[in-house]
Amino acid sequence: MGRQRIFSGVQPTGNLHLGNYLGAIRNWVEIQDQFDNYFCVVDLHAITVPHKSEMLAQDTYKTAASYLACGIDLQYSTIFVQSHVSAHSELAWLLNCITPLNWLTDMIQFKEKALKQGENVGVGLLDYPVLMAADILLYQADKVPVGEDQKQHLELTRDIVDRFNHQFGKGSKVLKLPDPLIRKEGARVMSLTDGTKKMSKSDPSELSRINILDSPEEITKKIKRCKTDPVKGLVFDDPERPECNNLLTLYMLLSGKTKEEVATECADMGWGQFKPLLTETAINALKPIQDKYQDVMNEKGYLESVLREGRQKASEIANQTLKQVKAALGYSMP
Ligand code: AQP
Repeated sequence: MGRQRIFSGVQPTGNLHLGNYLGAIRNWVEIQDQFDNYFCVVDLHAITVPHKSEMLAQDTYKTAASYLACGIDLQYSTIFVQSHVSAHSELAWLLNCITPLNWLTDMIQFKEKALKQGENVGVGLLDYPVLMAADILLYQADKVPVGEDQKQHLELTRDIVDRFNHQFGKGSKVLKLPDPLIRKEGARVMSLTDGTKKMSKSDPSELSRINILDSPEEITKKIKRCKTDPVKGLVFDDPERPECNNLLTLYMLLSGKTKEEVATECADMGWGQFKPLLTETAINALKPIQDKYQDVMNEKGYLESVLREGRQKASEIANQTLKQVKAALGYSMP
């Protein structure tokens, strides 16, 4: 039996932050040698919120370069761009037609983002989870490593699979049921300015997030200004101290220490001692990623060849699934 397949992606909607890295990409890197992996830059998702057309191509390249910089290895993994494989849009349309509207209006991410956009909210934002289902299902993925915020979308994907197979499978499973892969630690990295809100690219405050390409000066400034509390002694898992839990978790994940080690080390610390420690740890953890990123970006021809090859490999699998779905729906093909 071959290896199980993994699919996941990140939107090229700005700078990748520690939430994207610790919640998703780092986990891809850690398990990639056990799976057949497809990592996509999901640029069709990026236009579901207002976007700058002059930035889209550049942000797409930067995101792909970040995958390589974070340690995605082409020996195990394929990197490609969603809009380069037209089967994503086509399957999304076909799945739209079997997805009940109220499944989509119930999605938390839609409700939250729609609220921010008011009357201008586009149909694309509502439809985002169907496109995400198409992304995953085209590759017949077994596992989808994501952060906690994507759990509901994964459940919807599974509901779509059940509905499609039941209505059109004639006893066979045309689409594979994927499992989410959500790690406990880092699954929900919180904002530096509010420990009850997730760290997010769309937060208007740059101080709310550490981007993986931030300079040492920027990291120092953000940690110096981040929200803390007046309590002495730092502990995990105190619901009254969300910022404390978040910052300790960041330290744990970036230092590679265990939860017990960090709990013991920081039990008697005050913020004045902890903040410089976290700063130094974050700078050191991100340095090799930033160096590799520069190397990749300096060699544009290389990145283009990676994405061309990725498109070819991804298209082969995606087109095969699309063909099976269309046949199940009753389309004929000469
Ligand atoms: N704060 C987070 N903690 C853990 N994981 C996170 N992810 C995002 N934020 C966190 C995970 O990163 C992957 C890619 O995310 P994305 O860029 O496709 O989507 P996103 O959720 O829109 O990212 P943002 O930064 O949160 O953007 P906005 O501001 O638009 O909402 C996913 O696996 C996601 O779970």
